Amino acid sequence: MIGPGHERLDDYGRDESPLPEFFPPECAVLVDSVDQAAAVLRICLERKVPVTPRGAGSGMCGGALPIAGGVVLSTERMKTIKEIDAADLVAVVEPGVVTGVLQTAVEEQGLFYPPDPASLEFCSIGGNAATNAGGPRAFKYGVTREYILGLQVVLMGGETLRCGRRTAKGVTGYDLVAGFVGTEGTFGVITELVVKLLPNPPAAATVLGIFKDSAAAGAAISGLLRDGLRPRVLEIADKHSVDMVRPKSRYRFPDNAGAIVLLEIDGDPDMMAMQMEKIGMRCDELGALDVLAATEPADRRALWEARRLISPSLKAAYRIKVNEDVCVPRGRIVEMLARVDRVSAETGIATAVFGHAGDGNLHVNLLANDDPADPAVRKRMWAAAERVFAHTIELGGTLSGEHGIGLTKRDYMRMEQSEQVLEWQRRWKAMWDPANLLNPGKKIPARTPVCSE
Ligand code: 2HG
Ligand code: ZN
Repeated sequence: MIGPGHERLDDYGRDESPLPEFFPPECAVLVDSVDQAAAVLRICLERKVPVTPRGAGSGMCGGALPIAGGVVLSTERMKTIKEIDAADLVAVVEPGVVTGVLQTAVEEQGLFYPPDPASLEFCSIGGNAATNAGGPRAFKYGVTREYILGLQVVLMGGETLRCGRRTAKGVTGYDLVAGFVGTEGTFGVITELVVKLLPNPPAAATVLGIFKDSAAAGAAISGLLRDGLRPRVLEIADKHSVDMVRPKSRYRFPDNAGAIVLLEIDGDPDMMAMQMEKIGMRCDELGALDVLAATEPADRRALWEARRLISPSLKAAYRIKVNEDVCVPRGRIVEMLARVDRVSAETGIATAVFGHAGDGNLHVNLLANDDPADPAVRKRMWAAAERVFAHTIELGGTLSGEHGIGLTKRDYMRMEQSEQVLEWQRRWKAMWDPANLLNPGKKIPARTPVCSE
């Protein structure tokens, strides 16, 4: 346990969200087992102490911040890969297993765990399930929810529940597993996961299209989608994003890169050359200034390293990085990119846009080097974010494609969802946690108080 006065306690009051303040808990309990997690949740219910579950702390929306004080229950020590079963195509893991570690372990056995959040080298599988994390490969393979077959969850009060299955299919009863995934630690604490695996694709190749600007890159993405091409990854990065990684990246981006489209294909090695040629030709027709292909693992790794460096590089360069991960219908990507430019021009706030454009999931980053604690600056930044949300919703999109709602987006939920929909979610939460002690104040806004005359 990390208690009051401990030098590490403050670490549990922060995550990767763009909030200047931190929320130190009264203590952090780093559990080693389901029994310990159950004991914490039992004692906390008895004493009416709020509990905030936490994985690796890599969340970007404040979902793991203990805003009500109390106890942080961290699963970071539960790091065991209990089983990798190549016949059943499943792995059984504890929640603290780092996602990249799981990927490497299954790949060593010729298997594949597709979800690949950009933070895969430090985020953990429990947090991925809690937020229903995505990543570039979600374009072909889907998000975390599609890979969680079974869960062990501890509820507030200490009751332990096993739900789900380890079979490929199953429709027995209501789908509690799908219900728990994405609830950002507000329903229960995940203590074990049964994850679905696939056979590892025999080959993969990466293609980089250089475009004059993000409008051209966005139009190319729409064109590729209309053609019915299904690469496993279809990413965009605008000029600002590319310029940020240029100096650090092993990959040397061409000077004329005003925006890039990054594609990856996988499958049969014999088909690879043909598919790459087809994609290259289409990129040319769709206005690419240049198309480069990387087939050697080292070159592909360098490209990926550059892509994964975008978010940390922006964070290092700007004191304020309000990063949204709005998602628009695929047909509206070009329009959304234009609207983000408009928000930047109207507010004078610099933006960088990159991310999983094939899914319509754009990481719109609002950037500034002002004092993050200045209330006026904060107001200005979040007013710009609100404009981005308004455009997203107008285009039929949603506030968050993969990062979650947590704390930072909670109060914007009403822009997208009706009071009726919010109320059903509150009832659902109350069923699992009637005392409202588990990660209180996250995910859904509180009821609007009714004014009395
Ligand atoms: C990514 O795809 C992450 O790199 C981070 O989801 C996004 O910093 C961001 O905006
Ligand atoms: Zn992302």
